[in-house]
Amino acid sequence: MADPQEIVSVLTESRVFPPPKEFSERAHIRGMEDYQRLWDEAAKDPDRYWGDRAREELYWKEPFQTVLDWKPPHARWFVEGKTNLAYNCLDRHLPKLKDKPAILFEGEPGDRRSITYGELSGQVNRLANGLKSLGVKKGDRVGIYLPMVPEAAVAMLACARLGAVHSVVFGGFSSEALQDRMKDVGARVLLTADGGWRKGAVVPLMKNVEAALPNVPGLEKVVVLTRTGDGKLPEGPKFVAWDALVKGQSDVCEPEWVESEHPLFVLYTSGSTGKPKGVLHTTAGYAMNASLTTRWVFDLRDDDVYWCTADVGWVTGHTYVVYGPLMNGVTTIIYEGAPTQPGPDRFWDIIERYKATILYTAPTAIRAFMRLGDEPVKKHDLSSLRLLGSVGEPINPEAWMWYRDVIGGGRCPVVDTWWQTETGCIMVSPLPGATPTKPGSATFPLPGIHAEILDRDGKRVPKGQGGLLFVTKPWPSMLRTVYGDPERYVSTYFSELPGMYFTGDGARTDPDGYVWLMGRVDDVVNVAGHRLGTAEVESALVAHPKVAEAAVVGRPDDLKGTALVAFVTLKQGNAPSDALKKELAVHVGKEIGAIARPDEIRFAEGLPKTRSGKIMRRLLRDVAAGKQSSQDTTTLEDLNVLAALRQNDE
Ligand code: 6R9
Repeated sequence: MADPQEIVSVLTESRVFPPPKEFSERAHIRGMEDYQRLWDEAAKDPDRYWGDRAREELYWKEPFQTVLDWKPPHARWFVEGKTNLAYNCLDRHLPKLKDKPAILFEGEPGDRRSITYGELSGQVNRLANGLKSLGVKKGDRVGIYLPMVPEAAVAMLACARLGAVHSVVFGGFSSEALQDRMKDVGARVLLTADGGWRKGAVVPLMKNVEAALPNVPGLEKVVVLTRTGDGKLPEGPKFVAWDALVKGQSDVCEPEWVESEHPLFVLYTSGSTGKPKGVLHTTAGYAMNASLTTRWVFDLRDDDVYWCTADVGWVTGHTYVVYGPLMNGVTTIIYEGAPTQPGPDRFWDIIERYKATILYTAPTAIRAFMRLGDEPVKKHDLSSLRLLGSVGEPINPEAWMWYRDVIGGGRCPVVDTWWQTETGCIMVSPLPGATPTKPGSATFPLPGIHAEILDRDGKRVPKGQGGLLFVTKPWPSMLRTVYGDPERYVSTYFSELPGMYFTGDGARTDPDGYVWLMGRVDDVVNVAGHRLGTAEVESALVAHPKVAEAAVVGRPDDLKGTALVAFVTLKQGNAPSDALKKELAVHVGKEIGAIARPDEIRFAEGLPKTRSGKIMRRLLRDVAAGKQSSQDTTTLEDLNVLAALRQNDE
């Protein structure tokens, strides 16, 4: 554990770690002068900068003439071009990399597979041909609900090959969550598995699919991979075994050459209102930036063994498990299960055995490992590691230092990467051969990314002060719309300041201009690195027959970053009890998924509201955190409510 003396608040953090000389000398971007030059180039002539990058990163079947067509807030990038992302990840590498491992897979029970680029290409093409035989064609939506197995990547790439739009649903989401997403996206086919392994138990994916099916009439076929069971399919004409579908298919499948702006995927993410938003990304801009940021931020070399621990159900899994590394032709590790299964050193064991050179994970995981002490780490030789990355939430300086010293042996640069589902790719991050890092700061925007901290009037805040994080100019991997709800795209992201993308995050710069992320300013919370809308959890709670009203807020938590606290009022005739608390937690798990279960449920007589009837969330946040509220309570409808909530503090 960190020495308490070392626990330094981010506001006073003054340690600076310049990139190690040996690292810089071999890096793609070798110093702040290089960074500054690229930044200036991009700012001076963005069309030229992004146009050059797009020509370098992608194979183009047909070239583009227009780099950017920007009619705020709608962007079209590399307009006339045609390409195919699966071709870029596979075919173009084959002459050189056919026998190089693309994926090193390890299942939770310990089964292992190494899949070369050549083999991966064959698997993708056979599945693409199989999907074609089910009638899947360009523009159709295909759901993916799989454990972290290589077939998840195969499924995504097969869709990309056909120009079908994939929508991956995290395997930890419930049947209800799956159903809502499949309905919203209008999926024709769903690729799933009987189950997956997690913490020694089976995640019952197929059972969840069966429960969802009657409510998703548009879903014509369900393709089932055998992972945990005996390969028996549920009854009915909708079900097709994965093995049977790909058996006998040709391993040649002509890629569908799609326009740059052809939709690539829809990924649902939480927002500040109840329903998750389907974030739509298109092909070329996303692909170009996935390739570029993976190489620059992780300073990729041909012999890297790269491991991003994210699940493909999240955007990090899309960009930095599948597309970014494969576009760059490196070897990527996929691990199916829980970080501490069967023991506290599973991650370190994997790194030692595969000689991983790059590790990209979340602060929550780092903090959890920190709690387990240094012993499980010290049992393993982690000298293959040369770079560490962090993503998903702010990383506190203690965790950053532990990551650097204990995991990285003090020699690996740490890149704290800020970005979002909506941004598609990393936006603010150190470049490891260039940027002197400070523990807890994501440092500077990447070249071409105009991430700026502004006040509500759009004025830049002075250094050292806090404000809202905007991206003031379009970038190639930006989301294009909210699927099926174009108005929500404008109102959520472009109405705070017209024409400028609002991130929902607060941030400040320090006197050296470093960016420090301060967390969400809306009703989105980051629980253990998973993004949740408090409104989603509230609507799950009020869907329970005994609940009258619910308000959910985040409370700072040492391990998870933020913990969920739910204030609940009950319908007449129901009494608070521990059993009911449990019942409600299980209910939320069923409605959304285990990650959304409140850490604490507090029953209240009433919820504090303004005279206009709005729940006073800021006040509840203070109550949840055990703080005396500094907030003005003159608009409180009933001050007794607040007093009662405080008294309930156990
Ligand atoms: C990639 C991803 C996005 C939200 C984002 C912010 C938080 C992500 C961060 C970070 C501080 C970092 N976030 N990375 N906060 N430092 N390095 O996580 O996407 O699931 O959409 O979450 O996560 O609050 O707005 P997503």
